[in-house]
Amino acid sequence: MNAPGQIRIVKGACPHDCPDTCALEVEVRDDVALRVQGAALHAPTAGTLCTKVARYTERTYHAQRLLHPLKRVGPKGSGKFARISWDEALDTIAQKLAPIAAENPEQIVPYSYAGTMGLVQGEGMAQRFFHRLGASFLERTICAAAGAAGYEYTLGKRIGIDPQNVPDARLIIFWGANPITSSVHFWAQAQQAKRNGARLIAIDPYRSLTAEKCHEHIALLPGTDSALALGVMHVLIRDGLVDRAYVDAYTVGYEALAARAAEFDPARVAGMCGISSAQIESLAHDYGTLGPALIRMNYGMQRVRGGGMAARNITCLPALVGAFRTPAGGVLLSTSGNFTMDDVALTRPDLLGGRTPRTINMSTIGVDLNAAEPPIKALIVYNSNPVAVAPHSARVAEGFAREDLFTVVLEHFLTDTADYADIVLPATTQLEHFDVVKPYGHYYLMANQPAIAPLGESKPNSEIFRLLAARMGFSEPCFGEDDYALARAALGESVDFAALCETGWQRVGPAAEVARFAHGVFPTDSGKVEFYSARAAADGHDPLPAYVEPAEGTASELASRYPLAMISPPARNFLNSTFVNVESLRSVEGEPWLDIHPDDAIERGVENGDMVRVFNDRGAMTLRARVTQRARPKVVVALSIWWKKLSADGKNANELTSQVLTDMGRAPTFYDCLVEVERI
Ligand SMILES: Nc1nc2c(c(=O)[nH]1)N[C@H]1C(S)=C(S)[C@@H](COP(=O)(O)OP(=O)(O)OC[C@H]3O[C@@H](n4cnc5c(=O)[nH]c(N)nc54)[C@H](O)[C@@H]3O)O[C@H]1N2
Ligand SMILES: Nc1nc2c(c(=O)[nH]1)N[C@H]1C(S)=C(S)[C@@H](COP(=O)(O)OP(=O)(O)OC[C@H]3O[C@@H](n4cnc5c(=O)[nH]c(N)nc54)[C@H](O)[C@@H]3O)O[C@H]1N2
Ligand SMILES: [Mo]
Repeated sequence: MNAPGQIRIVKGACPHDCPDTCALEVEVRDDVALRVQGAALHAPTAGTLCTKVARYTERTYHAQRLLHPLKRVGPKGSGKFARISWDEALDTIAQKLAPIAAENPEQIVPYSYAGTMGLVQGEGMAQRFFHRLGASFLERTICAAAGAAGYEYTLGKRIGIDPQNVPDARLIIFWGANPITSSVHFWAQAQQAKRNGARLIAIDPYRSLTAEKCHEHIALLPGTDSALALGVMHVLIRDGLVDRAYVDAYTVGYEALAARAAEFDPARVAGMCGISSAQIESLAHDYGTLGPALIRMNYGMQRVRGGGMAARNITCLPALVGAFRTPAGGVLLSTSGNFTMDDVALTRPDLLGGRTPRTINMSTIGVDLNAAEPPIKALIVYNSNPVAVAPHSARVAEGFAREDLFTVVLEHFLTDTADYADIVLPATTQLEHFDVVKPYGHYYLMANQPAIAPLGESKPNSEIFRLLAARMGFSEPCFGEDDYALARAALGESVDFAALCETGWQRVGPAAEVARFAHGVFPTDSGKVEFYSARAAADGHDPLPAYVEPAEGTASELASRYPLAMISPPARNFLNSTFVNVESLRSVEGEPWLDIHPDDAIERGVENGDMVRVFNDRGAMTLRARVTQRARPKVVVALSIWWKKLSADGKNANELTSQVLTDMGRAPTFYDCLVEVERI
């Protein structure tokens, strides 16, 4: 602490689920955080922040911030609570959990995701607690599991190129990626490449903020990317644009791949994707002739039934043209494969004592809360807002409303989910606790120092689980470890912890100038790029790239009743459902919109600004139509993820999305969703 009135700068790290993981500088005076800025010396951050995190203090000091434990005093979902003490809250939870655990601890389920990406406030102490309890495992599939699975069959661990090399690329393909919204620091690098003469192409059903800034936009139908990638392979092979030397040395299965790709001529693929053959030909020619060629794929293309295969097929492309030969060429989905953490030391699975609890998939919580056997009797939610973000929301809410379910929610705010809690526990924000963050969009491990004392009676997640462990009578020494010990356990010996804390970041992996896979050595079973994947075959998939149709495609039978494909990608000023309650950001987004193409609007008598009802067999929601060419014909777009209670009818896009899972990774299919639209 400094002398009164003096300003000091505390080094932080952005905790949010975003590839950029910025280094923060928090200006603090008299234990008040005045503002948060991006660190100039951290290469990926380069002194700037996104619009959201630049308002981090507004969120932290928000008038509705949860500052005390609460117990429910109204019906579930009503959001009526009374203040209680920490002692009462912890005693109540322990008294409720103990008999359920005695009967069968699998009836207790944790529900968490990446509200914070921090290793300490994420799964450290929490999982120790659930392991000791013997609670059900949670399969954390809601975001990236399909794309990860498909990518890993082809290339092994996700070791995407270092974004610092992007300015040297001559072609950048944004494939299901919208970095102006979801990774603005990557976009800054791409802008530099553009100034250096690079060609930019977006593959996206929607003319996103990014797509409109590219030289070319290929607006395919959602869920058809696996076919498009095969079409590109077809043309590359047909026209002799393949780097045979690279393929021969560093890949397996080329002949089989070529035979498969031969089936996907541009005319056929054009029909599947709802685009023209000429677009496929020119995409393939650009890709085969402009180098270094970088595919910046993101998770937008894998939230459909064939999402795993889409990622698998796209990741076959760089090897075909030898793009891995240069540091700026290749592919970036995630850089997470660079970081090896000691999960065992952090989460202590030994506390299970030999038990192997069942696994609940977070993406089907709407089914499981209503139908799992043995039933889910207690749910402990942290770092997530499932009532807003999980698919088929009516089923999720129905599950959360069960009178015989005991729900605890650790939160900053009374979210749609917290409204259903029996007990709400106030958690600290990144300004108020210590953490280390493992990024997935660059090569620097990050550390976050607490800048201010916890507001009100809020406590870090780690401390809450420590207290719960003590109340449950768990006496193992690991429940006494502090946050620094948790971080050290996760990082192991690989990192100079003191230096990391001092600087705020520490680079991992080779120097940026190195072309990682110029000479193969891929982290796959064969050490090569696996066009043919024995592992995929063993898991029951086609061993070769294939086309997996969407579950709800515009050519399916269901389309006769619900002819429009709805996608609901992130709005720029929200971070999933986080920040939706920050007024200055919500006011930029305005209200929940449905973007609809003029042809589809005219067919339905919908005019710009009309209120419309969007519906399918799962539900309905009301929003305001924006008639715009940003949406391609047959696709409507509802930028997300709104808080249900901050929208006109208390619903959001997940009222319509389904719990069908992807082909690989058991992930959700948010962008595989047929609807109809009518004017109100
Ligand atoms: N501002 C902001 N930034 C975020 C987030 C946020 O909510 N707001 N969320 C964060 C998180 S958790 C994630 S996972 C990432 C998500 O960010 P991205 O991985 O970039 O994914 P999305 O924004 O879901 O989708 C990117 C683009 O894919 C398009 N798309 C939808 N369906 C398809 C399809 O079938 N094929 C193709 N080719 N494109 C399709 C969408 O229209 C969208 O423009 O962003 C992170 N960053
Ligand atoms: N329709 C549709 N649905 C989607 C998506 C989509 O594009 N369209 N995207 C999907 C994707 S990619 C993702 S990743 C998921 C995201 O889903 P979630 O991981 O649930 O993300 P958020 O909605 O941001 O909710 C995170 C919550 O954690 C809380 N939180 C943050 N930090 C802390 C902390 O330190 N302690 C505690 N206790 N709480 C904290 C925040 O206040 C916030 O309410 O949503 C998915 N749902
Ligand atoms: Mo995500």
